[in-house]
Amino acid sequence: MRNRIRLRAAGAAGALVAMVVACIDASAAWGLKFEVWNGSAWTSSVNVAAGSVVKFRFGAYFDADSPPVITTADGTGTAQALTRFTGSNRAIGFVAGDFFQNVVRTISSGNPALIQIAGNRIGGTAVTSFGSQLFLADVPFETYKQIYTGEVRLSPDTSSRIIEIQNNTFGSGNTAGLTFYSSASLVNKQSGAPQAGGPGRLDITATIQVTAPCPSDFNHDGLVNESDFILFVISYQHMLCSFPAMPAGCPADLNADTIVDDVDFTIFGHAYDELECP
Ligand SMILES: [Ca+2]
Ligand SMILES: [Ca+2]
Repeated sequence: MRNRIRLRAAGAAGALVAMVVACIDASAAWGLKFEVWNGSAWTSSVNVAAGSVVKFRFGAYFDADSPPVITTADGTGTAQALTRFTGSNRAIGFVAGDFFQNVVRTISSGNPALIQIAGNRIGGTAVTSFGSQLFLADVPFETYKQIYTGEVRLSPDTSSRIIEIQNNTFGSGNTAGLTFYSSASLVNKQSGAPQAGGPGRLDITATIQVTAPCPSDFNHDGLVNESDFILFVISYQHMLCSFPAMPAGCPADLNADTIVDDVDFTIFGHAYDELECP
């Protein structure tokens, strides 16, 4: 059974890698990038249980192989690094009780409006909603710049749903949504907006898949596999939910009788055979 599970897990991982590669291939040539933390890496989507807190980050990128073309007073060149983002972002798919929290600017300067939270939105629509990085000397080549980080706190609502974090407003009035330092500037200090005739903007959004309850998925990765089995065994050895070293909430007590015993193992075993959460 273990080998079968390993093969199935490897197949799922292979499909995921192919999907991620396809997303990266489609990311030419510049734009905004939203990512979520899956516990070990930044990625474009996560699968979590209701009530979870999901970390996310927001930044801007350009493809070094086809960077945006920019004209400044020094001439026409290509992007070297992000100068400034102006605009706001949002989440689509929030239900009552879902909200943003702990949004922190990580780029070197900006206006407080950039990280103001209002319902499902972050940032304002005026030109004051911006984040910048300032250089006083030569600009290092930097194809990605993180602008802020934050968290989505999910309501306990257990209905399956998808939340997408994406851009809301890009630029304000005559102010461009993104500007970059240009390679045409003698001291690499001038910046400009990408030209319309150059490579196009393509934002990369992030999705949070909220799944139906799956009590045996102790590490909330959408699968019931050996990782969960290891967590179950630890709780099984402790046995009593009141034992000080028992994980908070005693999640391995699947029939809620305050001990982790063979009855719970039988329940876990059925979920383990199914591998995937419903
Ligand atoms: Ca799991
Ligand atoms: Ca039990």
